[in-house]
Amino acid sequence: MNSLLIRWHGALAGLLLFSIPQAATMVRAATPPPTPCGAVPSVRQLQWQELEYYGFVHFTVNTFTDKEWGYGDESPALFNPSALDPRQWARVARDAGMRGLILTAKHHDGFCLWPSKYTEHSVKNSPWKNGQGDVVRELAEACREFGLKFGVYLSPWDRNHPDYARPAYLTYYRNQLRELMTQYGPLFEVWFDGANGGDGFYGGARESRRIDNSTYYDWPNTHAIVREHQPLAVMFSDAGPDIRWVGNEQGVAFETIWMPLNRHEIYPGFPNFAKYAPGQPDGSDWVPPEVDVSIRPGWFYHPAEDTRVKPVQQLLEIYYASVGRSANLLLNLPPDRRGLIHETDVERLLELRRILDATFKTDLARPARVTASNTRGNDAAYAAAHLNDGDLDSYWACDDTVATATLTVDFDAPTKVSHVLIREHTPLGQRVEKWNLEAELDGQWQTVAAATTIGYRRILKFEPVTARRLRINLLESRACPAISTVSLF
Ligand code: FUL
Repeated sequence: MNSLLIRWHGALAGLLLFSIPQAATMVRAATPPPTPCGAVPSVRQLQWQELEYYGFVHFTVNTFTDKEWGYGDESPALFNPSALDPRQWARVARDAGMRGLILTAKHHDGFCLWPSKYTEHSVKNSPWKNGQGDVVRELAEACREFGLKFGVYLSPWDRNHPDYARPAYLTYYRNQLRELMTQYGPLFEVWFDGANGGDGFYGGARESRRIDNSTYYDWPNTHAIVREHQPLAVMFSDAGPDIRWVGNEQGVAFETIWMPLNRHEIYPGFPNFAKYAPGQPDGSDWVPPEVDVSIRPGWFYHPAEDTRVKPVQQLLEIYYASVGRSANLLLNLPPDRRGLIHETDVERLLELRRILDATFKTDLARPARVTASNTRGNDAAYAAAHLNDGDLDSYWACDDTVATATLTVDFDAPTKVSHVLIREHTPLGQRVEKWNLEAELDGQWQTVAAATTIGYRRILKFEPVTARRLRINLLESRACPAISTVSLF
């Protein structure tokens, strides 16, 4: 923990460190905790994992030209929202239950939503607020006001800049990154896109320029800028370093998904990324997945898509296939030409929230009795009671020699259940490979749900059953299981 981190996030970082579960357990337990299995998360990743669901805001000249990728020759005069209100975006996100927003400060067309001192291609030459505006600042402030975290997307590919593909552009890119890292307060995430399409305006050259994705951006030294100024921000790209792309833009993570990844083997825009997207059980580093998907077909607003906003049922499926599979969900909400999130999108988001709240409001396992077939060293520090104590940092674990175990939930009366949520204690790595849930129905144990990996969080939805007892069977594990939560809804 360095002094910069303390300067930016002193109190929060202190709390996080204090709550690192391993450390706390080691003090109170006579039995040593299980040895971590493979790669384990950093403090910034542990903090990020808990966010679960946050929003993406794609907004730039494309909003006004009806394009998805601007060529880079768009006049800044095009950027002229009639009623831009980032407070509305933040209010909608908060009401939707999102924990933060990430803004395209610069997309591939190169237009900057903040008045960067390194280019004229920005809001400062637009009619919006007579060139005096700064969308990044307005959203950063709105996020603070509405209790949201804030993050930025800075496209590495820049189809406007004359030096793109030459060494000079890298200096420009890093100067811009420094502006964003130092002028807008604490950031929770920095998004590095992998797209590098070739042709563009490039200061009037109007040609195709190729770069070598593996070397051109010199990522380690670019990442160092983020680490220096925003030590608690996670960085996203295909290859991390902190969180990875899930490999599609449909909103679906994998049934079997591993948090670890051999990140040193790949880079943003890696051609054979599909092989890496599900993660690797023996991967060298903990690099959990983020699912990015838009509420509309496109990432930017297009009037023709007003009738194609995803129905709430589809959003719900996306939630189960992302948050329910140990990924975080980054759902895009593109502001329209007024500079507002469209009414239809708002309605869908709030409807989704209502359904999620109704489903997950009451954890039925909280008041129940939970017992385990084995408890590590018969030590209360690892008792099954930690599974339903509402504390994410405490956990149940079994002896090193045990790779299969049963966790039984006893209710006082028959209870109707249709969802299970289970979390591994990820500071000890990802361990479980196969498990199921059974309910005791008419005196017989019957399987109601089954899955492979768990990771940080796994949610399974099943046909409702009414039972007095349910049990989770941990069937295969890479090392003795260590589980922090069992919830039933
Ligand atoms: C992609 C970009 O090319 C899209 O325009 C969008 O920003 C999406 C989130 O990432 O790679």
